[in-house]
Amino acid sequence: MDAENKILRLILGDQLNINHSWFSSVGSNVTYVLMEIRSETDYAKHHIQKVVGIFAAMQNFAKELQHKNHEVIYIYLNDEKNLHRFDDNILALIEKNKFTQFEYLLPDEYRVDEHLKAFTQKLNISSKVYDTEHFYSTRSELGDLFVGKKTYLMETFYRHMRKKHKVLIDDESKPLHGKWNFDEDNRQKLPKSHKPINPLVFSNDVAEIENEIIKSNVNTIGKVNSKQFIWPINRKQSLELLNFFTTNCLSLFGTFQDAMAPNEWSIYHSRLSFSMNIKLISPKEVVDSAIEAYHKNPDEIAFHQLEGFVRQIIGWREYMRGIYWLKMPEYATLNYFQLQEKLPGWFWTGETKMNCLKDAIHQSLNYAYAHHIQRLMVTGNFALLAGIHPDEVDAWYLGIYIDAFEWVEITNTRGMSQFADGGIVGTKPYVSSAAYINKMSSYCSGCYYDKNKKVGEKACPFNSMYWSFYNKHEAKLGNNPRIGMMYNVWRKMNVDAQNELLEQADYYLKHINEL
Ligand code: FAD
Ligand code: DLZ
Ligand code: SF4
Repeated sequence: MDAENKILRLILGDQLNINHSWFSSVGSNVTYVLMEIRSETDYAKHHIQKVVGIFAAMQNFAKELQHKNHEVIYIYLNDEKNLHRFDDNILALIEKNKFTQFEYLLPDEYRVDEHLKAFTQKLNISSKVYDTEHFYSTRSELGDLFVGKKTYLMETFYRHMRKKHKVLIDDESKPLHGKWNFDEDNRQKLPKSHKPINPLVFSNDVAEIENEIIKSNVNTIGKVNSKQFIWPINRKQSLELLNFFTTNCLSLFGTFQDAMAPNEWSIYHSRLSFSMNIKLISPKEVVDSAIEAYHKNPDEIAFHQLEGFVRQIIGWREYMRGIYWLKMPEYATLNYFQLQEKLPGWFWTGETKMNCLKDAIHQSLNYAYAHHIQRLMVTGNFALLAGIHPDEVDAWYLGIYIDAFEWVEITNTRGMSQFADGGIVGTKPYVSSAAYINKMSSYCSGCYYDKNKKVGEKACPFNSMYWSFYNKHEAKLGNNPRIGMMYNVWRKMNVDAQNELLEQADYYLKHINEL
């Protein structure tokens, strides 16, 4: 490399991949920069645990790089010279240190991608962008696979990924055990005899970071125990959590992946999304570890548990990213049902009489985490039935979860959960009455509302709102073959019963803040 060349390399808060080829050798002319900035703390109202967790992981990552003799500049939130934007801080560093080249890694978020593209176009020194070396697929791979197609089936993409990366397939590219998808063996409710497992949590002291965030008046939601911060904030802890999952949870992951239980916040889920999304560990490491655990212990870990888990990572996670890069920025404006309502205030406090929502929201405020089926079939289900504007729903999900980054949040929220994309991600809206929530949890038995009542005092709001939703959107959904059966039931109902349901739903929607 040219001795005169002085390179500045930017590392974003979700790009903490120590195995990246950037770090395989120490360049005397290379300086890395990480920055805690207001453009990132303020583009959403984040959970305090998310901001604390990202800053703690960034600080640890900077120390690790320094320990490996890399040159690092770390800009803290309250540094006097912090200009709180990527471009302004970089320009100031270039000016001060006379860098001759600027380099960065492909951002995962469209907003930051556009920002850095525009910035480097105007920059009067050369610049270069590198892959993050994290994902299995490239940004455009899904788009290329489905070119000319009208639909983007996850299952098609998943099979492509299995074959391409030789995951759980035989020498002839056929799926092991004869099938691609073993979902029918999964999705059971927890039995009465179920004994909750104690999830592995960490005890990180992040009080100083919390103080700095408070000092600078960053507006956050939720709570944190900053003397005992539970989330992994470095690679070592992330690997420990992975090991905990493969040892204690994988053997029942698939079976209970859709189960919900009051006071049990993660059941057999891995809680690895935060570590993966900020790239402390890679999806390949996670998938390989799960496969290794299965091979070591085939008597305990059945194949369908493993396949169910692998599908979430090389299927859903990569698929969502592919959809994001194919459809942004238009995706963020989609509102298929033209919904306009606001989220009720209790989404921010958990103070509702609906037990399922109370539990899912309290848990989200306490842990910055809810597992998939709580996000989809409790909070997401309610928001769609209540006709909430997808912008409102997105803002809530982007803020509240520690793993929330737009590429995976918006495709799940606006797409899978709210059907605001009109069916790009999902083939039908995920809505349900109390029957589904009761089938997958024990929430209903402790609820103020009656799961069996559709109308009248204490009738579960999900029941009437469910039918009202289908009625309202019949023009858009009536011909969908996947929900034809529900419309048959609705159309066969007598008019008085239909009207009672619609009136009940109307009443609840008008009094949504009191539910
Ligand atoms: P596990 O159940 O242990 O699953 C293992 C891994 O599979 C996860 O860590 C995740 O990386 C991946 N995965 C599973 N389901 C999905 C999915 N639908 N899309 C993408 N990856 C998946 N996930 C995020 O990472 N960030 C988000 O902001 C996010 N927002 C969501 C919003 C809604 C409305 C819904 C319905 C889902 C959302 N998800 C999001 C997907 C999923 O709920 C989380 O990935 C999962 O709950 C994280 O917990 P876990 O690590 O214990 O997952
Ligand atoms: C989410 C987040 C927050 C809260 N703060 C920072 C920060 O101060 N500095 C930083 O580099 N990254 C932060 N992030 C993560 C970024 O928002 C993320 O890197 C972009 O959205 C790209 O995915
Ligand atoms: Fe939720 Fe209705 Fe069951 Fe109450 S009765 S827990 S509101 S589904």
